[in-house]
Amino acid sequence: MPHPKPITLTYHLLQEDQVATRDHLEFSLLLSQITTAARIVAQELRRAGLAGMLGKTGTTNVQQEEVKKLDEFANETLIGACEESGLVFGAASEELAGPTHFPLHGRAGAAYAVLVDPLDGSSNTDVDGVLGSIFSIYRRRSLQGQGTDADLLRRGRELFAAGYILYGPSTMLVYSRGKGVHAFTLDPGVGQFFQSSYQIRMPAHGAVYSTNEGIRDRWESGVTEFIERLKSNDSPAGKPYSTRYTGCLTADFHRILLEGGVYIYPQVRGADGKFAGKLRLLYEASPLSYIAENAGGRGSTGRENVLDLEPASLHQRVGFILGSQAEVHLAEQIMSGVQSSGALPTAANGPVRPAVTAERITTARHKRARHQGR
Ligand code: AHM
Ligand code: MG
Repeated sequence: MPHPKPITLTYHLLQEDQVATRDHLEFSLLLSQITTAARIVAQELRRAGLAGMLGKTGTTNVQQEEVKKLDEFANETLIGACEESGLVFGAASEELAGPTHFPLHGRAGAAYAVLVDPLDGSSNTDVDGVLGSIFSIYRRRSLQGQGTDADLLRRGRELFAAGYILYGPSTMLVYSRGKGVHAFTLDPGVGQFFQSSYQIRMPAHGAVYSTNEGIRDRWESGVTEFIERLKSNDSPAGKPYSTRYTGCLTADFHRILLEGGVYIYPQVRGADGKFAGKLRLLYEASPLSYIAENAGGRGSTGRENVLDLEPASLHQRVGFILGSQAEVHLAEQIMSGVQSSGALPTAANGPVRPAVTAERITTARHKRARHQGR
């Protein structure tokens, strides 16, 4: 059988919009800049141990986290690529205290804001673990001048596009521009991304959960009950879930995007007794919720859809649940007290989405049939 012709990212983008609108051409150029940066970061990660690029810089970032040399490198590379495009008027990053405006390089009509988590999972840098870069692209609201900070503080619903690069055994790009989610794999020999999945659909439920269970004593209310439910036969999969946790949200989400399941980093009680999330709304929660929703999944705080949250500040953190419809819905029900960990969903203890119940029943039936040899 003849080998199917490999589809490059460039060819994919050319095919996506039959009519070359300005939006489309600008997006293609910007994505090309981001993927060039990603190739440079991937290359640096591969040789970091040899090039003295492991370890910390000795400084802390705005979140009071120690900055790794690779955090700094990835940040400068990604932000630099956005600036060079001439299409971006301003950027914000998990690694930078405030917004960056590009008054000299951005053209008068530079229409986009880019927000990045340049190196997600950076505790993995020194142990040769998996890492990611997450990006969000917004069209500016202000029509005149250099663009304002308000152009960066945006709800996920307003996203123009979002994506991530996963630096694993292979380097992958996953993006959405609101018309499905597509994945590409870097061929390091050729230096090009080739399409590996088109229009990814996240399964309605999965069989894994990703969470840092070591801190469960400090979780906000309802989360322990939710996880216990996933470990029981009364889970959405009809059997106990397995744990998969890499310390890199991008990697855990990638598994869930392809195979279903749920990632949860809830609000955690701090030393002052107050509850706060760890993950950043603008750099992590919003873009990944956007990708999840475009693939049929969802992101939630346990109370609200993440994409509807109005950000109050650039580095705002949120409790975060991300994944398949069935698990996110169940988490919301348990966390809001509609369901307890022991109770089955019934009309009496709250509304049940048919999809969730149907999934559970179907799985249970299949299991029984398998047992009975049918
Ligand atoms: P980072 O962007 O500074 O690396 O922080 C985000 C990361 C997520 O990728 C990961 O899921 C989580 O923080 C791990 O946190 P913990 O070590 O508390 O489990
Ligand atoms: Mg991160």
